[in-house]
Amino acid sequence: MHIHWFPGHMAKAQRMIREQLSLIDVVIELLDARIPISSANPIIAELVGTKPRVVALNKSDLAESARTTEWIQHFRGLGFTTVPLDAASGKGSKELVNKVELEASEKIAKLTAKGIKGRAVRAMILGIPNVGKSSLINRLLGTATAKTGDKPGVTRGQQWLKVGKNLELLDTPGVLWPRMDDQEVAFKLAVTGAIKDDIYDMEKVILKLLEILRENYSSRLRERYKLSEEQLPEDTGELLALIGAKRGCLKIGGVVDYEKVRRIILTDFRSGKLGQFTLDTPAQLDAPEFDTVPADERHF
Ligand SMILES: Nc1nc2c(ncn2[C@@H]2O[C@H](COP(=O)(O)OP(=O)(O)O)[C@@H](O)[C@H]2O)c(=O)[nH]1
Ligand SMILES: [Mg+2]
Repeated sequence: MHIHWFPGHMAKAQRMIREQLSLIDVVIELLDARIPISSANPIIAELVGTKPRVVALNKSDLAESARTTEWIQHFRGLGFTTVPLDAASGKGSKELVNKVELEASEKIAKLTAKGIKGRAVRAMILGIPNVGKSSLINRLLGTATAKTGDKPGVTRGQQWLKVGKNLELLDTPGVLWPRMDDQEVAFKLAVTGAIKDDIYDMEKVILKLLEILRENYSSRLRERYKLSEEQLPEDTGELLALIGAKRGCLKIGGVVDYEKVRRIILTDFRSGKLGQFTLDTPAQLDAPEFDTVPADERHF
């Protein structure tokens, strides 16, 4: 599901999330492991406040594993419990549950000391569209013993899912809006599929992607599109045409079907057929452009 974010939507999402947060012990923040900066909500730190937060780097199967390790170290250095995750296959979800329970152990101990025994840890998932929130819930649901039924304070229609013995998860995730103020971020959101395909200029996105591929991943590009012999053209438009011709994406008269070849490249990129990619790196955070985010809105 994709949402066009208008100020009204953001205000409503924020209000709902704040309301739900009052019920929970631990936040599970889902980030896209390929773009941990660009997939972060700009006011997450303010929204979550002092509530314990576990960062899950999802789609780690599509990200460069060495980079994911770097990111995990980075977040851990900032004091966040951080785990790699592949919500589609479920890899890492057990560790995530363990970490969430651990994060709440202090609070549970306090409750126990007050005589409230056996209270489950309450958690909710937050993340931008398409980051894998529903996939994670479905994965955890596979191990859920039962829906725990309506409980006071939960928005109508919402339920707690009991995951294992000690965890209750809100069945509706908090949908956060992405950062939208930066062209570089917008490109990364578009190319990874976080923004709906019809609201950005696909032609520009593909040309930029081809530039990155040619500069930094030329052997993968050659291998995937059987370009071993050819010189890779400097001009990305020409490169696109070359791939189209190689792929046989031609219209009547032998003209390259650009629409089709763009779609192929985008699908290959998103599905991992061009290999694993991480487009955000911790080193980027030192770059001056990130000073445009006010310090109190940063969570890195
Ligand atoms: N490869 C891969 N795909 C994933 C992963 N998690 C989710 N997806 C895919 O990403 C897309 C969006 O996932 P979804 O759970 O609907 O995202 P939501 O909008 O945050 O609820 C779907 O096509 C999922 O199959 C993952 O860890 N790895
Ligand atoms: Mg969803």
